Amino acid sequence: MEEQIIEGRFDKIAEILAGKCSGKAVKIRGWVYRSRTSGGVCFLVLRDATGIVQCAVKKDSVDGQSFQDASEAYLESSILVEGSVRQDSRAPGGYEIAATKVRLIAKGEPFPIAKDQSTEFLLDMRHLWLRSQKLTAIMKARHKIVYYLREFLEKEGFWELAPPIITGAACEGGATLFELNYFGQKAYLTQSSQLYAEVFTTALEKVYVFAPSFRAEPSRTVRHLCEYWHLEPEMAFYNQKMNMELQERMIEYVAQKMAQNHADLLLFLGRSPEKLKAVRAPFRKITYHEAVEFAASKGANIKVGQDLGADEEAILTQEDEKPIFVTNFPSKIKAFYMREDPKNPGTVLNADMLAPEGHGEIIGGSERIWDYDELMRKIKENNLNPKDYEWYIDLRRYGSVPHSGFGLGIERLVKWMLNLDHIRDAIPFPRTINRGYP
Ligand code: NSS
Repeated sequence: MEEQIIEGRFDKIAEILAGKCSGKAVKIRGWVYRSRTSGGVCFLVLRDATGIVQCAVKKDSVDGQSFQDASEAYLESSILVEGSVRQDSRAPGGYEIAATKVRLIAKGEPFPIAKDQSTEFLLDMRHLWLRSQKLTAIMKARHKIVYYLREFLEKEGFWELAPPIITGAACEGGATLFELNYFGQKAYLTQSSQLYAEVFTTALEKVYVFAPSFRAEPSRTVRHLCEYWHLEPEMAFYNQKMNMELQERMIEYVAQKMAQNHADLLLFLGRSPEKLKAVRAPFRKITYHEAVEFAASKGANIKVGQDLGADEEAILTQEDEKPIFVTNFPSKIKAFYMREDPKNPGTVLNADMLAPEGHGEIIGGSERIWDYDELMRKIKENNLNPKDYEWYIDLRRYGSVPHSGFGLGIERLVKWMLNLDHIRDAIPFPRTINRGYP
């Protein structure tokens, strides 16, 4: 059996659905997606990585073993089917395979997931639920989104580099650090690879890191994970204006590629490609002060000096069909490494990019402090221990240059681009305050 299912030529369901196999003999390996038997015919709907197709297994057209295997198969049993393809408007996708041979690869046990199951149950069964058509489509779209991000950065001359995941100090404040015991010393799972990305700018100038970031987020929201994938470009000789222009072009690039090349995936997920076609640079820019004033005028409960929350972000983008930037946050509520805006003291040269349709922040970025004295001052003001940042401070001692960068949360981007209700569906195995299994 093993040889039969590994060696030789096999067909992919997508090719059948594309009409490339009409009238021909095919050989498919896959899993049972649906099945029903009536009047000596067993109808199997088969699934592989590329799609689903119906097979009709007629008792009198196949050997005894074939009909038995077809009728005994469970949902999700793995199976080999040979047959000939014919057009049939009643079959899903418009084609049907008239089976000539069927062999169970592994019958297994009855599949535990049936219709109408609770969200919690499906999360417990995530390792099996990831086979569902919806999650398969999301994971394909996620792959493409990441692919186009990398493609964009490649064309722009960026180098991808590998940061450490185990680190000695906070990047984004102590509150959300996961601590671990590193041979008797305190260490942390990285909250952001930015500080290491800054190191690489002094060698390769335009770099990015694509790695998981960890946040011990106590909040249960539709947009927070404890482990998420973080794309962090960092550029030498870039100011904040150039930084924002790069972000706009990058998001536009991915949105256009998805709309042009993957309308099928988008439509399957109920997302109109037109929404992504509308994403063209430049994006609207407002300052933090304007944003707070506007949100308050619309009834949001926010005052200057507080960070924007999901409600405010939704209000700010309610008239927009593409993302916007909110710039110049008060330096007091932002991270220690952000450079103060010489033209607007008390605020920093930063921007959050907010996605429309209530999805909210997808990017946080800024120009970095490159002056030694300014950095030391900010480290002290933030009550951080300079010893923990010795190597980072060194970058300002030896050949420092102006530089900027940003961090994009991949699952936040996927959630917006596919218009998902919850961030957990944008990642295969979501890690949240109440879930670390499976
Ligand atoms: O905290 S950030 O706003 N900024 C940083 O970590 C910078 N050090 C990035 C940089 O400049 N290199 O996070 C950046 C993005 C944010 O806009 C979200 O899209 C995402 O990271 N993010 C998250 N996604 C999912 N879950 C959680 N908890 C989360 N926190 C941030």
